[in-house]
Amino acid sequence: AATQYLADWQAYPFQIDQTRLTFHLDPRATRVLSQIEFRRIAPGDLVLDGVGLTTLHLAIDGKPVTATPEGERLVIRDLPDAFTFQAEVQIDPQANTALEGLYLSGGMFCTQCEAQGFRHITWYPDRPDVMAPFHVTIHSDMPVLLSNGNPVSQSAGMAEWHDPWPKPAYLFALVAGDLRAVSDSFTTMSGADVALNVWVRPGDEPRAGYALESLIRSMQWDERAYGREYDLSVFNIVAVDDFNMGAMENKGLNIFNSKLVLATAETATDGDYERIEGVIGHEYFHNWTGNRITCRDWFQLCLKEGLTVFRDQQFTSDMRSAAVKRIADVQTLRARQFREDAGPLAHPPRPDHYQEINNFYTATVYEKGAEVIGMLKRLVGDDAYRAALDLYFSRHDGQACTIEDWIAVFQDATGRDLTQFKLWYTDAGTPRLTMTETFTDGTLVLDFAQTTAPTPGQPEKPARVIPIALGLIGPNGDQVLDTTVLEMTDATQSFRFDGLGARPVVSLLRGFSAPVTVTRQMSPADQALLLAHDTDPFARWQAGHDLALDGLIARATGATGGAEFIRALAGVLDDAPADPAFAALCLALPGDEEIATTIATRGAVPDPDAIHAARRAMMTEIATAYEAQFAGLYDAMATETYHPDAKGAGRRSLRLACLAYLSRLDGGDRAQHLFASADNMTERQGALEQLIATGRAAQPLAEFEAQFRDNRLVMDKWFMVQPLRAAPGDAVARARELAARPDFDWKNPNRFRALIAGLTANHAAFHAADGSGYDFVAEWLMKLDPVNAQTTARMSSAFETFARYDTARQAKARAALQRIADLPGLSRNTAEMVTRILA
Ligand code: BAL
Ligand code: ZN
Repeated sequence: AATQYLADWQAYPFQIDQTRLTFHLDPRATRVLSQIEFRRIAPGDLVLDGVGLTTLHLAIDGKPVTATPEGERLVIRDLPDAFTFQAEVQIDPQANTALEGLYLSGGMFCTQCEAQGFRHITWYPDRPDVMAPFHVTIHSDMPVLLSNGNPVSQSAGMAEWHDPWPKPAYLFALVAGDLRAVSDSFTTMSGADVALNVWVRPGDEPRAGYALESLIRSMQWDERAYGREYDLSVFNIVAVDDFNMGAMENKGLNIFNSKLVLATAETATDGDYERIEGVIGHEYFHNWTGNRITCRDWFQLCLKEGLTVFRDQQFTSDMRSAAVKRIADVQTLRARQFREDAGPLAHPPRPDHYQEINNFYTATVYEKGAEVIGMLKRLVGDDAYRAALDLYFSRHDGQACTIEDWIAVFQDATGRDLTQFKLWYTDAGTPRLTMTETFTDGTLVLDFAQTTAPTPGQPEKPARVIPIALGLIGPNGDQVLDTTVLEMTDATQSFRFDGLGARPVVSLLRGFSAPVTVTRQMSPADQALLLAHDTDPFARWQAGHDLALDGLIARATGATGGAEFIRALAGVLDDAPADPAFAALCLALPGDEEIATTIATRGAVPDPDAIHAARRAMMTEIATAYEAQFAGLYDAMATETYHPDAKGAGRRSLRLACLAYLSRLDGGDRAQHLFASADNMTERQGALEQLIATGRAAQPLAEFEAQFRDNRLVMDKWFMVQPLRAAPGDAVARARELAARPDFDWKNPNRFRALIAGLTANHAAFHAADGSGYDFVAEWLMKLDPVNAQTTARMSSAFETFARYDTARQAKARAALQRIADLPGLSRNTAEMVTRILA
């Protein structure tokens, strides 16, 4: 397949003054009429994109034209400087299982156009730098007909919408279905009234309230934190069951995967509620960072995604606990992005080439993109950050921009030269920061070195700017130096601190001030001191986490370890009632995958079975050492009435952390009782997971199924927890049984992901020595590829770490990948991924 290069980008020679679309909806034969007013701004032909269209008619200024599509492009030459292009095409939404363009989900019409879905709807310059106001007319007998912008007119069988804000085609949306709205209104800071609707299927109304409340909180927050106001008279959100992503920020008409809208205490977990709030915020914040200011081309995807993730992280921190949010975000970053950066799929936040853009909606573009903005903010300070954002909004409103534009705004607002900083956008790989310390006569010298391993296509890695936030803790636990940010710019650099009484312990990389890995020699006693006394909650958690990780790695590689961590937990348990959510994070041992990653990073070959056994043995030891404390906390953390707020969620997370330990000793008795008595899904699912792990789940699983058989989202959980929590030796067989069930509706991305990603997240099962995990997953990816290439390709990244395991496992994974690669008619999406993974 042809590779696209950033260096080849060329401006489009036409501007669009108005795009008019008329839809005659029909499940098998939808007709789309378009009238696009083009105006020339540079020499060149008219190039339009289209895929899978039956073209019925084409005209320029009313005169029919005959133009033959060249593959997925239509080129029309010898045009005047201003003209109207007209097309009539026919499409088949019911046959659209790829869920890209216009498709049917549970009988309703809906769209997904990012990144290149609009070309499946009609001929158009389907590129983000071509922006236009849209006027849309929908003819259909569906009761609710929605598109972007403001409503113009509604009558039986017809609706007209007008979006005055110029937008690229990827932000277009249309929905038609039998829907009900849960509604409210919002008055913006300048006094404009906005109607708010969350549209769901009849009967789902009682489950949409939290999404609506989250939307209002998001609108208030963006006014307060960024001075950003909403700009249409209506904001619509629609929940759909079949969706490749989480949600989509179409202008004025956000479309959401229903799992990120629908929630009640009985059906959604605390984690689901937090995600709903975060993603509602994320899509809403895109209205300014993505829609009003969009991307010039898809290489710049992190311009909108990194910034919008950063903004949704700030929002959640403000709504909940900033410390807990930071730790959770770093855990996600390490689990997904560091893993990506260390393997064959590594790419910079701003890639400079791709074959299939849908393969670049990655942790690197999103989460590392957000980290880079966090570093910028830390380097320039909060006030300068706000000034730079104000400048960004005023300078670039209505434009399609690049990372260069973004950097220029910060340079102009602060006077800083950010040339070196820009490497964070253009270079792949996670820098390794090594620190060595010497203490003599009251002076501490810290020597830092940074190195970044080569990544595909990037052998050389110049030094980057690394903001290193640190503090110093004295031997008695007092802080002797408050948080200071060192700016490292060279490959090696030293910093000194004078006038110290005794050798302090360095609290390094506070708040995770840069997305790097750290190497330093540290005694378990110093780690325990930080865990007990650090004033920075992230560094405090990190100290305990490192202590646990070192112990687990020692055990998984045939040595002894972990005693210091187990001793240090006494303090964590004493402090737990004061901040239950934080304590729950400190009590959670690093997962099998993280242990494997760390072993590989240290140059050894991880053994999935030994890791799994070591982790379980350490949990039993910890449970035995603190049984009374866990039992006391488990009882104390019971919540009376369920509220999905941070406080209640924190108590439940600590309760479930205690349950995980106690279940190692009581054989699942408490879990069984909790499963039977809990009034909320958080505790019921938590209990069920423990019961699966202890082998006592047959009856509870049957009860759960009987209760929720008709609730797709809850049944997704049922499909997910079984392969995830089953003993590694049983998980693949269990997954096979589940996959054979008639309700394994595998064409639904949520259901497919529940089962397949449930298994790939069970580290020792997916990496089973006999290759059965690899075979099962490859089999299903091959089955899904012809139906939904986007989801197949994204999920193939489960294999990205295969080269770090032993040669026998590598051979089995390679064979499974090769079978995928050899599949006749394999999609461009999956072919690109598998080729990169095998390279
Ligand atoms: N733009 C794709 C979905 C999201 O990131 O919001
Ligand atoms: Zn986004």
